[in-house]
Amino acid sequence: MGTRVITFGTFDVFHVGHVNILTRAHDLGDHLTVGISTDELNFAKKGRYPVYRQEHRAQIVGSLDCVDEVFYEESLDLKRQYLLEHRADVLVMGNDWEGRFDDLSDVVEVRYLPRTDDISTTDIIHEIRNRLLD
Ligand code: C2G
Repeated sequence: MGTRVITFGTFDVFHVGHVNILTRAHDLGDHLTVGISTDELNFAKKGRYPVYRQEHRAQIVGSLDCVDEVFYEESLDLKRQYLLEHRADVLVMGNDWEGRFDDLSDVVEVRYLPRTDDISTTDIIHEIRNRLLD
C-alpha cells in the first residue's frame, strides 16, 4: 500500500513558500492530504481572520496537482484524530513547528521541513499596505 502523507496550514494569500512545502510533502509519499485551518481556528490562533476565506483557501490548495485531498482543520487539539481518520503514515510540518508534534510519533512519522526564506503572508500584507501608503 502507498505511503499517505498529511500536512496542515492556513495557506492564506497563497505564495511560493506554500508551493514548496506542499510539493516536498507530496514527494515523501504517494498520497497527500492537506488540513486547511478554518477561519475560526485562525482567529483563535492568531487573533485575526485570514484575508481569503476558508472555502477559497481550500479550493486553491485542492486545485494543485501535488494535493490529492483537502479537509477543514477545526481545532489544533484534534491532530491525532485527523491523522487516524485520514490513515496518515507521515505528518509534515514546516520547521517553525519543530518539536511541537513529536508526541504524535507513536501513530505517524513526524517530519519537519525547512521553511522557504524571506516570504510570508504577513510580509506580503505589509508590502501591499506600504505601497498603498506611499
Ligand atoms: N511555510 C513555509 N515557508 C514559508 C511560509 C510557510 O514552508 N515561507 C509553511 C509552514 O511552515 C506551514 C505551511 O507552509 O507548514 C502553511 O503555513 P501557514 O499557512 O502559515 O500555516 P500555519 O499557520 O503554520 O498553520 O495545525 C497547524 C496549523 O494549522 C499550521
